Amino acid sequence: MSYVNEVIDRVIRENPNEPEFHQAVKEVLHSLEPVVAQHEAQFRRDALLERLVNPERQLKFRVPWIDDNGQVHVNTGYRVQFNSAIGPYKGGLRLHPSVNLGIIKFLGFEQIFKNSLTGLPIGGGKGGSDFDPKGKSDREIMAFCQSFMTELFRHIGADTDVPAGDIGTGAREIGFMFGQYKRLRNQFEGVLTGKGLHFGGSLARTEATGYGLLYILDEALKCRGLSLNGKTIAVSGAGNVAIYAIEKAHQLGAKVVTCSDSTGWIYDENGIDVALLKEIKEVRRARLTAYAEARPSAVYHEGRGVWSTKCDIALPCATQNELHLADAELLVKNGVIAVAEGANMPSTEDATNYLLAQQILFLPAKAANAGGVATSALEMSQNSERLHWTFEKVDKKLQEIMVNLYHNIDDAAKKYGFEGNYVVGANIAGFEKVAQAMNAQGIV
Ligand code: NDP
Ligand code: 2IT
Repeated sequence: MSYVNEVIDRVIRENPNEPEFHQAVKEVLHSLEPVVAQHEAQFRRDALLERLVNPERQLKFRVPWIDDNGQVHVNTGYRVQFNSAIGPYKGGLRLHPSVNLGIIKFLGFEQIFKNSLTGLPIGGGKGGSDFDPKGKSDREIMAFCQSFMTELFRHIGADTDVPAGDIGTGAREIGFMFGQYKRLRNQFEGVLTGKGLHFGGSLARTEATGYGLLYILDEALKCRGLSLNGKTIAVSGAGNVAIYAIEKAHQLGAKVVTCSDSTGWIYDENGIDVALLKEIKEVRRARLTAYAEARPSAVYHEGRGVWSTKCDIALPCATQNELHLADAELLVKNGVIAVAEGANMPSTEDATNYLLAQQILFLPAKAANAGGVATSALEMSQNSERLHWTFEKVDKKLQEIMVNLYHNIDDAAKKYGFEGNYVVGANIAGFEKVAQAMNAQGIV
C-alpha cells in the first residue's frame, strides 16, 4: 500500500466518527502524492505525514453558563492546536450546535495549509463549542463567552495561539472574550483578532474574507481573459463571508441574485440589497424572511435550493458540504463557469471532483477564503507595532496577498503536471513550506 494510503487508513482507524476530518485529510494527502513520490523514503523515516495529521495538542473542556432564567447549561469547548511549524496557532472559533471534535479537527487541519498559503507566519488551529448563539440575549452570550475564556485563556496568547471569529463568532463575541482574557491575565495583548476598532481591531478585517474571495476570483478570471463585470452570481450564506462577498462582487460589476441561511434562501432578480441584508443580519439578527418582506423583487424559498438558479459563478459561503454532486451537475447544466469557496470545504468530495472533471474554474476554500486569516495576521502585526493602518493600506495588502496566492497555487499545479487544478495546487503549495519548516525543526 502507498505511504499516503497507509496514513489515511490509520487516520480513519484512530479517529472514528470524524467523517469531516477524514474527508479533509484524504483530499490533502491524495493531492500530495506527487510530492510524496519524490521524497518517500525521507518522509516515511521522519513519519512526516503521521506528524502532519496528528494535532500537536487538542483541548476539550466544560463550559458552564447561566441563562436569563437562572438555569445552568453545560456546553463543550474545544481548541485544536494543530501545527505551529511556521508560526503561532491561528484560526477561528466556531459556535454552532453541530460542533464536535471531528469538525474542529477538519477545520484546524485545513487551516495549516491555508495559513501557509497567505505567505504570513501563522500556524494552524481551530476551536469552538456546540453552544448555539441563536436566540440568546446579549447577557447570555456574554456569560457563555466569559466562561469559555475562563478555561481557554491559559492555553492561548499573542505568541502562542491567536483565535478569531468563524460561524457564530463575530465582533460581539470576540469583544466579550477579549475582555475576559484581559481581566484574567491582566495583560492587553493581541490575543484575538477580529477585535473592535477601538481596542486593537484592524480596519478591513470584517470585510476581508468576502473581499479576498472576490480578489482571487477576479485575478483567476483576468488570467483567462474574463471579467466579473456583468456576471450573474449565486451566493449561499448570509453571514460575515457572504455579505462582504456580495458587496465586493457588486463593486466589481457583477450581480448577486441569491443568498441563504439555515432555513431557506432568497432569489432577488434585481440583485441582493447589501444594505438591507446587513441591517437584517448584522443589526437585527433576523431571518431572511425579513429580507423578502422588505423587498418586492425578492422571493423567499424554504429549505435548500440556492444552486438551482441560473448563474455564471457560484460562491458557497455558508458551511461544509453544502454543495452536493447534484447541485454541481445542475450548476454546470445551467452554464456555470466558476465556483469559488468562501466557506470551509463547502463542496462535497464528489461535487469537487465533478467540477474539476468538467474543467470549471474551481478555487478551493483554503486558497479562496484565506483573505480572512491573512488580514487577521495583519491585525497581529498592527498590534505588535501598536499602530493602526488605514483601510486602504490593509485592503491593498489583502489584494496583493490574494493575487500572489493565486499565482502560487497556479505555479504549483503546473509544476506537478496538474495545470488548472487548484485543489492540487493549493495543497502542494501550502504543504511545501510547512514540511520544510517541520524538517528544519527536527522531530517535535
Ligand atoms: P456566520 O455565522 O457569519 O454566517 C454563517 C452563515 O451560514 C449564516 O447565514 C448561517 O445561517 C449559514 N449556515 C451556517 N451553518 C449552516 C448550516 N449547517 N446549514 C445552512 N446554513 C448554515 O459565519 P461566517 O460567514 O463567518 O462563516 C461562513 C463560512 O466561512 C464557514 O464555513 C466558515 O468556516 C468560513 N470562513 C469564515 C471566515 C471568517 O473570517 N469569518 C474566514 C474563512 C472561512 P444561520 O444564520 O441560519 O445559521
Ligand atoms: O476559517 C478561517 O480562516 C477563519 N475562520 C478565520 C481565522 C482567523 O484567524 O482569522
